[in-house]
Amino acid sequence: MRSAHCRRVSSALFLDLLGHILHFYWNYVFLSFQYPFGRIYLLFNGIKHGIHCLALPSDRTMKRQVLLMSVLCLGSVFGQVSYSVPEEMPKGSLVGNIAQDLGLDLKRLKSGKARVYTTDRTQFIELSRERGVLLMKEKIDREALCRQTTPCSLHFQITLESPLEMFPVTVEVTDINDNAPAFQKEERVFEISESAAIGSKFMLEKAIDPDIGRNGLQRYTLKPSDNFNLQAHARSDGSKKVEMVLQKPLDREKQEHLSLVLTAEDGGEPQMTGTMRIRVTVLDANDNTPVFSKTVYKATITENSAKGTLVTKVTANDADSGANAKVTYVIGNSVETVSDLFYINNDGDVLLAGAVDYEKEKMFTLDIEAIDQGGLSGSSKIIIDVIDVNDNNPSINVMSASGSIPEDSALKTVIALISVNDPDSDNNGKVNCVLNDIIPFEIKSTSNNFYSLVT
Ligand SMILES: [Ca+2]
Ligand SMILES: [Ca+2]
Ligand SMILES: [Ca+2]
Ligand SMILES: [Ca+2]
Repeated sequence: MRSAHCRRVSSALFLDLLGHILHFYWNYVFLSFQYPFGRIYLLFNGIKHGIHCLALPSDRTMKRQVLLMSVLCLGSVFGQVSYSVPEEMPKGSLVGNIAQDLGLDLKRLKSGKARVYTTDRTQFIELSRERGVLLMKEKIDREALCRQTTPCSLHFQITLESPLEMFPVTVEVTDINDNAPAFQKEERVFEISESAAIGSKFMLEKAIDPDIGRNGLQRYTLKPSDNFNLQAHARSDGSKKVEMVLQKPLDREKQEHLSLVLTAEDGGEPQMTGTMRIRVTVLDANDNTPVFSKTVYKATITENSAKGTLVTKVTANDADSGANAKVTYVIGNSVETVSDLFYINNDGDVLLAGAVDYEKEKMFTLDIEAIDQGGLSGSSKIIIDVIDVNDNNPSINVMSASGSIPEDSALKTVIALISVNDPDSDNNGKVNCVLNDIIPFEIKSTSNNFYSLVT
């Protein structure tokens, strides 16, 4: 007798546990009861929070109630009523004409004290017994209720008393496009070298749109698309990884700052978008050589000028920035006489460093170079003409002369040949030879710088 009792308790516990499991995972309701002619099990789906705690009642009345309830519940499975309402419907909006859909008249609703039975913490739907309709009791935010779960449904029962009746009702809450895709930050700043390779990738932030389906995030765009395009990769969680890929080289010298707009779009009607600003600062690379303002500079220097005299000034520009554009100048001539005579400072001033003598050198050609801190160089040259100064006396050189001449010498007899020389140029080097008036001789120019003394 005792052992039989134990079996009965353990099977009851087992069934109760099974009922819980079925209900918890699959929303099934499992009913069983012991009747004099045997045990009856009832299992059906459709009631989220129905009767699932099973007991094996000893009381005869309760047994009957369970049987009745079970049969009714089973019966109502086939007449389950479903409604569909969009989220965010205002309080008091009509959900459905439940009396009509269940085939009940209003008197029955009143006499049976019809009510909505739910175990949910918030009751979103209420029953108007007077009108026989279901109404919105609270506004529903689908995103708060179900997040990404679909379909998003409310399950409850309409219960009536005397006799006891239960009707499962499902209300599916459909999504509306009430959320725009949003980025967490308004702006993202990148610093990218202008030497970055084509295909370099830069991870962007993803946007979030809590809506589902077409109302959720659909795609991204990036504008302008001159230098970058977008690549999206699906992630394991269903979201998309977004990357900005360099497709055309950056050039700091052309554009140092880029401003782009990343837009996330959903597919709702009307469409909603969210934007994020992408700022790119292009970092310099040393990709420009210094360039002189002229390919050839012309200058003059007066001979005998003091050391330190400014001969000319040159400039070379480098389109880069910072150290990549900082230029120093050098004289590149390997001939010492030139590199010793002139020097160039960091400002591009070419200064005299030694003595310039027109009579020795009338012109100099300087090869100059401008070098940036990255080692790139550009070149040019300076042609310096030396200006003469009258710093030489003419010199007289008697080439040949007769020591004496006969007194009756014929006219035009050459007595002496004289060469006259002045190393200066132009007028400074022009020599005019004259004799004292009182001598009976004449000086005649024979050819350039040569004179003859005649009777
Ligand atoms: Ca929504
Ligand atoms: Ca949306
Ligand atoms: Ca440079
Ligand atoms: Ca550069």
